[in-house]
Amino acid sequence: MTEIPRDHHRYCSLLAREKLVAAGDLVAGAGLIAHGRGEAFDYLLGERTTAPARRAIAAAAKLLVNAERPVISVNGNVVALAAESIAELAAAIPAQVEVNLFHRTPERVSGLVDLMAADGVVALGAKPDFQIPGLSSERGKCCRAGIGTADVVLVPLEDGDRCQALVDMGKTVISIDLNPLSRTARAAHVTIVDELERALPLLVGATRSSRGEKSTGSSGGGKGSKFNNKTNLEETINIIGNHTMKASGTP
Ligand code: PTJ
Repeated sequence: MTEIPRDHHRYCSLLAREKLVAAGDLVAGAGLIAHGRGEAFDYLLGERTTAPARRAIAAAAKLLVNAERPVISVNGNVVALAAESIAELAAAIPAQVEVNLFHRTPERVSGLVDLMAADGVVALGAKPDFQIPGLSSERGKCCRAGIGTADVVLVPLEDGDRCQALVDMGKTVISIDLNPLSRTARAAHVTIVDELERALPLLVGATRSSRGEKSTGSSGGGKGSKFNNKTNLEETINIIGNHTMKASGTP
């Protein structure tokens, strides 16, 4: 991994790129492109966690701790960037972790399961025995004990088709996606529009706080909740507009 000087003003951003590259084939080629898209939206958001993102994090935490069978779905980008935070979140909820890939190969799944094991997580995914309805064979493979029978699924950096397919299965879906216009962002019940590595520690903290409130019932983004994903995304898009105007010097 190329050493990035700590005082570089884009240290975090450059380090993230290095982590993705260092993961080699465990990150899909398309994953590097997806990361670049995320970086562009992060720029437009001002590279900070916005107020709507914080509300989404609070709603997501409540849903996760009140779930009966919560599952965190991880892909190549997520493991390469944030395996340790995923392990902390899985312990805090507690939740199962499943490696579930868009560009699935047995080698990538087992390599990513091994990386999660290095952080103490026994991740599902290596022996898929369930098919998500409506998705072509490889993309729809998952584990019955994980995503197959989950009631709440956290899908960071997810493809739009798969997010919609999980919603269509009746699951409550939480996404983390820097693009507030993506199909994933719009299909999920709760979308955290924030950078993965920034959002996860906040979600871990919110999850720990929400555990004490578990018995008071869910007020996340599911049925009957006060959280409104559409309104939250609209507010985020306005933040991008305002930030861009300000940066361009437009009065
Ligand atoms: O490892 P695989 O085979 O499962 O493939 C993973 C990718 C990411 C390639 C796959 O899921 C994919 O194609 O995803 P999309 O459809 O490109 O969607 C990824 C979304 O994540 C995009 O909307 C990006 O803006 C967003 N994104 C990228 N990097 C980050 C991010 N959001 C938050 N934090 C990031 N670091």
